[in-house]
Amino acid sequence: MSLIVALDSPDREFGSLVEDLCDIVDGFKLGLPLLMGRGVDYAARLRSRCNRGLWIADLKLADIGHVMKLTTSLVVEHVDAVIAHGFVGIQGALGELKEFLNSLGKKLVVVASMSHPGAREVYDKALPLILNVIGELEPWGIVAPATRPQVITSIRERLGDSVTILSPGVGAQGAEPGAAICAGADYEIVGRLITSSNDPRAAALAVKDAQKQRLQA
Ligand code: U5P
Repeated sequence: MSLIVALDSPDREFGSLVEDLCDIVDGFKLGLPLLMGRGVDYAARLRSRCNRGLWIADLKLADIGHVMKLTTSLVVEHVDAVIAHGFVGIQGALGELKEFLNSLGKKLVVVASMSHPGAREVYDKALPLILNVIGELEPWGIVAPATRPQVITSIRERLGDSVTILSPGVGAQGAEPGAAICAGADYEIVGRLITSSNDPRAAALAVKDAQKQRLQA
């Protein structure tokens, strides 16, 4: 099992989808459009429909530590992990956020690189510096792109097995299910391929099947 479903749409009722997928996925990632559009209480309501797996708030934080902690505190009781950008650095930023999350027993996930084409313009060039930050900070998890599996492999080689790698970009952004797992990721994050399907449960099962087949190939 290595599938996390991204819930992003602010104008969609996800309750029954969460319930339908609860026993076959590893968790849910709540995007900013959903959290801002529906309010953080909606995260609690969704979670009450599936109180298992990993629940992640994808806040993509990139600010001073003080403000990242304030933002995080608004939603953290409803989730297990929070995502922040890596380029803000440790001192006065990610170091403070990690300490805050640790004190609450929650996980920090840091973006190492992104899945869209423009990530080549800046993110890939900054990757060695961001990996220095991640290597020193030792967050629980990182985000790396399923759309560029070679980036995942090089990150895994550099950071070893202790970090959890979560990979978005499967389906709507072009990566095949299973490609990121084969490259070294622990979880694939899948949004529209599943949430826009007429039968989200069948779509999620198909992703899991494709992951398994690819790993066995
Ligand atoms: N996400 C990416 N790429 C990244 C980091 C995060 O797509 O580099 C997130 C998006 O914010 C979205 C999900 O929530 O992963 C991908 O959704 P989809 O393209 O599978 O619909």
